[in-house]
Amino acid sequence: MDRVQGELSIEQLIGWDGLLRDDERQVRKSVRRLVSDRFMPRIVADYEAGRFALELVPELAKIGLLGANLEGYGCAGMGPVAYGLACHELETCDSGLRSFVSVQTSLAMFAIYKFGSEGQKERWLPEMAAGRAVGCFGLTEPDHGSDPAGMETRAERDGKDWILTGRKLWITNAQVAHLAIVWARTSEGVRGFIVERGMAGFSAEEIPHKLSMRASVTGGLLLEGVRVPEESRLPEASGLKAPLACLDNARFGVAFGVLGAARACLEIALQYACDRKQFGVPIAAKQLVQLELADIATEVVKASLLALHYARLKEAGRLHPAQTSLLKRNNCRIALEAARRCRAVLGANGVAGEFHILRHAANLESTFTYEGTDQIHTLSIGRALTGSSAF
Ligand code: TGC
Ligand code: FAD
Repeated sequence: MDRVQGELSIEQLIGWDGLLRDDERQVRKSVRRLVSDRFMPRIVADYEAGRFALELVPELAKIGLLGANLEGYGCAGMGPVAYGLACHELETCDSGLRSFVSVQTSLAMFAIYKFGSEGQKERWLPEMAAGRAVGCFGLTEPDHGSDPAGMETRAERDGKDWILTGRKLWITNAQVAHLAIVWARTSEGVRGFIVERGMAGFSAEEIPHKLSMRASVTGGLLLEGVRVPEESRLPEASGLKAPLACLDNARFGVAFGVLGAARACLEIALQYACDRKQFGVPIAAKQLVQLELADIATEVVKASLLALHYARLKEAGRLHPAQTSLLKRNNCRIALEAARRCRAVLGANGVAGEFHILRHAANLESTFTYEGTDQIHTLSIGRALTGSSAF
């Protein structure tokens, strides 16, 4: 196979390298190695089988990816740039792999870290950082996705306990989680609970026939009068702003992650264009193919610079939630568009599993929707600009 002959790689075009600190480069290097050695060789088979590589979770833990951006309790304490780069590298393989880390780290562990008691943190965070306990985050319900304020799951006081009743749907890791962070309505407003696998009345259900994120576990949570002790309520979580703060954290990782998928698609399309000959020459020598590659690369570079810029703002504690909305919306759009256009560069091979691109595109459809849909983030930006809420 001919190798790409150009003078610049996609990574050089993005130009992150010269802007990173050594610790950030080191994280990128170790995640890249783990992904290429352990996850890439099996992803096509896992995706086809609808399976997540659960047995490799300890290896994610070993390089500090679970709870990566949290301090103490066995967590690695990475800064936002290093965490973003880790998400980016994971998603060069598959969005489902990054999703696993996002949900464990930015949703489940972050909820305990930010809103939990000291006892809850000591009980769960070291176990979750080591990959011995898997968490999930139950906010979405069958009838309440974009508008979680309408949630119907209820928690009612019964002596010192709470009784939880309701249903959550489209929950990443639901069927494999040891604990679920469940958001429920109480007479005093929304509260968060740590619900453990094995509690009577608590079960997980499969979502059949999923055509995106096939190498990620997604399911429902059924709460049929589950008795949860007061010690399992997150004491510092009061109102919807608690789960929304967790989402803010996770959306940032998604925005870096999806660019990893886009970069992978672009690298595959570029290599393919150099190898594939039609009309006697490589298709890479055709102006229309170069136009595609140049357009896609330009958008990916712009999105990458935005990600790094906002990550530095986050590091300084100055990233506004509307900026996170802008970043998530922009980068998910760019990545999905990049994957679709790269797919076409491969012609029929673009739909073949071994070329990966259609898998990325199918996954990126989910990223467009989850963690706040494209439209919801449009309205968040609109509200921040105008002061008018148009939800
Ligand atoms: P509102 O009721 O007005 O506000 C409630 C309180 O929350 C505060 N707030 C935020 N705080 C931190 N970060 C944010 N991003 C926040 N957004 C709002 C707000 O200031 C208010 O505080 P207070 O003190 O005044 O009470 O709600 P809102 O109008 O702000 O929000 C409406 C809307 C539509 C933006 C929100 O409901 C929303 O974001 N909806 C989308 C739901 C969503 O994103 N669900 C995601 C579920 S988890 C998931 O998808 C995981 S996929 C994971 C994977 O596999 O990677
Ligand atoms: P809806 O809210 O019903 O929206 C349907 C359409 O209407 C969308 O296009 C939306 O943008 C549009 N719309 C809604 N309101 C407005 C409005 N005001 N103005 C204009 N348009 C509007 N949730 C969790 O809690 N935890 C998880 O771990 C999790 N993992 C997920 C994993 C996957 C693979 C997927 C696909 C979803 C996951 N979700 C999770 C759920 C996800 O967050 C929701 O799907 C998302 O918030 C959208 O909700 P919905 O699907 O109910 O769509």
